[in-house]
Amino acid sequence: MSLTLNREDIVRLCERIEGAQTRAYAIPRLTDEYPAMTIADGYAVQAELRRRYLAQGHKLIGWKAGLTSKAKMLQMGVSVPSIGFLTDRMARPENSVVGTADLVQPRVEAEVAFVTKAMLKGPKCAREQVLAATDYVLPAIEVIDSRFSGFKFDLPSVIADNGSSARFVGGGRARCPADIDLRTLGVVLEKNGEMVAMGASAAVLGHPAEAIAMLVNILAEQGEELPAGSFVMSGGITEAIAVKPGDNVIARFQELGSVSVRFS
Ligand code: OOG
Ligand code: MG
Repeated sequence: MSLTLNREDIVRLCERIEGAQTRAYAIPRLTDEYPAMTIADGYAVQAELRRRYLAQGHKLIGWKAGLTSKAKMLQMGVSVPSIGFLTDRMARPENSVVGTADLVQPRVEAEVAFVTKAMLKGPKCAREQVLAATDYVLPAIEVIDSRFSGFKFDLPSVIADNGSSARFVGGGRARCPADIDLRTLGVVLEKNGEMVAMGASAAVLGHPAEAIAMLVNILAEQGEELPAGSFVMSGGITEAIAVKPGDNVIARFQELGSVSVRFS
């Protein structure tokens, strides 16, 4: 797919996204102004955003796959998965308090995260290679935060907004992927002691490692590889649940334990 944006547009849109992300305000979808924007344009803006954050001293620690489950695709009205980058500034310790004052409209989702021990490179990366390169898997809660008003977006816009990436919390019990069946892990998401969503890991492209393979192949299209030691989230298993100050969220996973986060 080809670019329709020129370099000036890419920088302009990147600055708009960076402003919305760092000062926490909502903006209209980018496609309102650039209706011809493609997925490739979205990734060009995302790459510029990554370049700027890294230049400011943020560290790239991994990537995330998004929109990999039917529930998420239906919720967001899109039909193709996406990827985004993760930095050290987004990471929060297990059971920490995440402030909402610097977020626009936070939502939580339960995900299986992978930590790699060998480099992965596309194209044609497949699930088996991902599993062989995986050091361990662990449960995670991703706090997404779309900067688009009312979470109304299309794929080029959300990719430019780095897949709504905002915060994430890993926790629970790290497991070797060979010791568990990654397709059948059940997960329950609780908010303030009540179950608000549930699902099974097969919701993520049939197998979460499939989402990592897809991510590696999308990286290859951008001339990038996934280095050993990367932290990679495979995508929300359930739909995302809105949170507000005072909320207490726990994701309970079969085999992987639970991970929790609070909001202020
Ligand atoms: C896009 C982010 C999607 C996931 O796990 O599906 C995502 C969004 O829904 O705002 O992180
Ligand atoms: Mg996610």
